Amino acid sequence: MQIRSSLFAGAALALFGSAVATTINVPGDVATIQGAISAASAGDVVAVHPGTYLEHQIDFMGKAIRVTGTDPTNPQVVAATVVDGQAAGTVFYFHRGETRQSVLAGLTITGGLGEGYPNNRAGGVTCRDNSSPTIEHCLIRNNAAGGGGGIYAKDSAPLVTDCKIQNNQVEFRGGGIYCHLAPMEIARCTIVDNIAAFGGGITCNDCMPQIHECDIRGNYGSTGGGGIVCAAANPSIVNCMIVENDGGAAGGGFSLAQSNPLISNCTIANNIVSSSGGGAFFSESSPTFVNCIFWGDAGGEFDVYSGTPTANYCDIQGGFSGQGNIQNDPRFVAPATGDFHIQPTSPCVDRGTAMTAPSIDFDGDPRPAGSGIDIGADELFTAICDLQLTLSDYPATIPRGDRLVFKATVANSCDSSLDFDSAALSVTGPAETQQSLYDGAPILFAPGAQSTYTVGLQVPLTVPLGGYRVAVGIYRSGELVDNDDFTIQVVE
Ligand SMILES: [Ca+2]
Ligand SMILES: [Ca+2]
Repeated sequence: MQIRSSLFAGAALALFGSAVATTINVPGDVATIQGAISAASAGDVVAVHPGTYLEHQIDFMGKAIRVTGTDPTNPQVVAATVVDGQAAGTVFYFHRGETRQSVLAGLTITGGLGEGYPNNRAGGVTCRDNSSPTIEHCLIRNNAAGGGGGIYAKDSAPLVTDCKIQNNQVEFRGGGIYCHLAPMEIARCTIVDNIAAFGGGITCNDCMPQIHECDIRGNYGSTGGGGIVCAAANPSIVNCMIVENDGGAAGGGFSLAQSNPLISNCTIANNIVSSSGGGAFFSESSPTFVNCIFWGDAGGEFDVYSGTPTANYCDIQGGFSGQGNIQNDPRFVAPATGDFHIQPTSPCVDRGTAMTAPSIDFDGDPRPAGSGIDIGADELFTAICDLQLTLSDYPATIPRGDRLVFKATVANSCDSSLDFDSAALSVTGPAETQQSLYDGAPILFAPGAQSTYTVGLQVPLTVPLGGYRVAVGIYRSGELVDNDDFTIQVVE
């Protein structure tokens, strides 16, 4: 089947508006990140190219700008784009009332050294005085401070998403993150191998942060709280894996003092302590656990010094009274090698309550899957098998007026016959267009079958130059089955 299309026809009529933010390249346009921020205006982008930048106390100056590596979702590029504080101070310092419109993305932040009490700066990123930026896709590692090795937030509500916070060390609280009077949000972060006296992973002090879909693992709190410490704090903690932390004297997973948080759909497993409460230690605390697994923690799961913890629909080793609780081996996939997802035979499958359950799980899978909510951070989810579309053999650049040709392969790697009945192409970039490639009788693929189609497109001489994304989707009764895309530069 040869599919032809007059791509880009009418594209000149579909031009985007012309309000374009300025991009300031570091070091191409300005040598330093701070220099580029000083030159930027609201809406601008400071694009930090791979390299090592020896800077500290970098100040956004209250600007709603984006300071970003060149490819934040590519871990290799993030690891190669390094801002090193060289132990001269905190690396990024937000203190001028920044909002979530001030974005720090895709950088490695390392070598910071924060001041201790009373000035309190993080090693990596400090947010103080009502400064609440967005920090995303950053690798924050090998920083040190008095409290808050990776991030310290006080009187501020930053959003921290998709970051890895690793190997930071503090003398006192919050090896990875210390939030103090800070209603911050921490989502989809990996917080691993950080060290503190209290709260190896995270310390929450006097605040109600939201912590969800985080992997809190291998942290060490020498005098308590390997994973998370709450001190007069009631965070919402949902869909987190809190595993393999070392709580020193007490509280491998959690150590709670004067705190009554709601903790839902978390897996607390294989944490260790030298005395008791490998799962959690409670002092004047009455938290509520719902849909949580406490399993394999040293020294017993709960150590209740004072307070009345509640647990419902939980799987707790050794048992704990409460509605819907069980005490059966949760059948993790491979706990010895750190995989605390549940197997299909797990007794936790479909045994939770919908009452506090979120609509996704630790992995971002839909929750519930199957007939009910699963206990723990993981919802057992098997993706439905369907046809796969893959685009290939496309060039990186194409001159205007040339014909773009590429291949589209549809494959059935499932055990049943599957079909699609339409295919469509879209182009986005300086100009945009949509085009039907096929719309007709269902094309059937037996198990193991695949077909490769050639797609040919004429690029008009009048199309604007620049980077375009070309996407193809295949559909069944109007529902997307699969899609794929590539980027291409249109040149003279
Ligand atoms: Ca389920
Ligand atoms: Ca899952």
